[in-house]
Amino acid sequence: MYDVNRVREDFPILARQIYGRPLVYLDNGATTQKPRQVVEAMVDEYYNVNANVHRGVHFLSQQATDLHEASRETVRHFINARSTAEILFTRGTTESINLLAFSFGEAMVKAGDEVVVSAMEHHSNIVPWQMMCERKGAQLRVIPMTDDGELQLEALDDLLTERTRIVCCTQVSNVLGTVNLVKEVVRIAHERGIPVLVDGAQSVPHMSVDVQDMDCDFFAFSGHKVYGPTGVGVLYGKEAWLDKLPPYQGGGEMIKNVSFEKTTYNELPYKFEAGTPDYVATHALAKALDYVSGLGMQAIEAHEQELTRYALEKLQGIEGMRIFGAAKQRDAVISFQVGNIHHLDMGTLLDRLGIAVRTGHHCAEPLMRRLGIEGTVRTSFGLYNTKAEVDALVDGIERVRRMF
Ligand code: 7TS
Repeated sequence: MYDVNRVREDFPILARQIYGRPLVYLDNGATTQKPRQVVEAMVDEYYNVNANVHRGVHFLSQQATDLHEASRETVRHFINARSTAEILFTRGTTESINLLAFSFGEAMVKAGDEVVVSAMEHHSNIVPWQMMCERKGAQLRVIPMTDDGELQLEALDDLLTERTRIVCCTQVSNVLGTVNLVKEVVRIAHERGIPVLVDGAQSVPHMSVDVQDMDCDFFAFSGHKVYGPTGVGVLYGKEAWLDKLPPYQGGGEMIKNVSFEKTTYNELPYKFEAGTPDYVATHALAKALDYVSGLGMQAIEAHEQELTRYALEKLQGIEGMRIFGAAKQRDAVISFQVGNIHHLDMGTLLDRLGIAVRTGHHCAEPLMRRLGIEGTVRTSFGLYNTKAEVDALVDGIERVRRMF
């Protein structure tokens, strides 16, 4: 049985008081809290192992390198990639997508070409593609969405042309919680030989991910959203694709030989990893993945699904409640507005009760425009949240509503 109270003991921050009240942390979509196992691994590495990786013959450097490369294997196993050559360490989802947009754009995109994104992307899966399109004279096209917040995949086939170079789609919406049928997106795109990037920032913390089963060509996620440290993330790419793409940044580590006349590049994955990596963070990310694997992704998913069902039911009972998104498959994210209470007022007043939620456009302005709103209040659950915390949220909203 999943013992949430036992799990909470691993997260010291959850014992904090905010304005004299117990912290109710419901902003996991933005970032998750860290278990002792992750923080202690970082402290231990800095205290006892620290040395730059890949370059040293000395003991500590080799030990740090071993930890760093073992972490790559942990990530490979976690998302079921074929090979560690396909696992690139980055600073996070945003850098992963910028890397891909730049390299892919350089190698594959010409004037008049098209890039397809969905209507519910985070800015980090829009803007890098837009920047690349501007550089290359290409066009951005958009997969439309129903009022319930589901992608209209029947429109995708018509959207794809012989000029389409790549399709970019989030697996889970950070605003609506919609779980997109990314396998279907991949199937439709592959029928025309078009590769697909899946943004896994909001899926990896909540469900088991298998990139081979999904058959996506690229997959990006952030460490800090899956109970790991900030400043580290992953770009997965099929080896056949990564082999075809040029490096993103130049510097140490990514080269084979350098002369002033010509530089040759290192093999995968190092070709895409210029400079000293955050090897302490990669090791700690592996500890975070071990941590969630230890609890079991299916157990986490079941716990969070139960919590989401409970919260949806409770929230719907509040007068004036408007919940955005009603997808058949949804994840542990709920965006809402109550009457005409501004989302910022709601967020600020909930904060005074110790309840941390996010407010605003959630870095998805085109989606806000599609919904005809400026922003929402958003609660997003993690593996340590409880029904009592949902009750505290509902009570808090009721108090704010009565004040207005
Ligand atoms: N993609 C999605 C779907 C996201 O939700 C986010 C961050 C990112 C990409 C970017 O991740 P980063 O780690 O590189 O910043 N989403 C949020 C959020 O919903 N609230 O704060 C950050």
